[in-house]
Amino acid sequence: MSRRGVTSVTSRSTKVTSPLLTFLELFFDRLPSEAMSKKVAIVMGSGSDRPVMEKAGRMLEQFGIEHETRVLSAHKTPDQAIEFAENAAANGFGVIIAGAGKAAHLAGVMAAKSLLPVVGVPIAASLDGMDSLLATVQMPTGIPVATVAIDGAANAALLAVAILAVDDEALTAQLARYRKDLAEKTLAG
Ligand code: AIR
Repeated sequence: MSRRGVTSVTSRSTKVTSPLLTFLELFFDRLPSEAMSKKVAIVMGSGSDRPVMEKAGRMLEQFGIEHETRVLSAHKTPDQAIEFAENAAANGFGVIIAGAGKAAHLAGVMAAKSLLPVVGVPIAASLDGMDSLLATVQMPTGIPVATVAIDGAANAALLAVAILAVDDEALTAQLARYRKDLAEKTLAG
């Protein structure tokens, strides 16, 4: 049985009580939670964004988090971008990281078409990235994008880790270790 299936058993068991469901609930609650089984989507507006966005993939790999990368442009391939966002949750993603430069609307489109948390990475493709920073961060009330620094793809991944860790003790412990190592490296100068 997949962990996704187990989770639905767990939530159903709050309504329907039976010895079998209670057993399954107790047994599977000792396994890592569903959050860890969720993938992270890394989308970017152009292949030219890859050198920056690859930093997100590398960071997620440090935490053993599965991720998939797609090039999708809010302007050049709007239909495919929308289709991706609409199906992201059903396709097993827990967070979408979206990077784009210039008139960077990709993260906003992802947020408009998905209920998943969206982390936006403004890419410095022109104007030192100030254009994409403002396009990504200045979302209208109601449709938020959690925006990281210009070219901050590694931090986008760490935010995705923190989101998935909310419901996952093992991942929380990994994140705590990462922070501890970071502090030690910083103090070591
Ligand atoms: N972009 C692509 N479609 C919409 C936008 N805003 C962005 C890409 C890239 C920049 O435009 O994310 O950062 C330049 O793209 P290209 O393909 O000309 O290199």
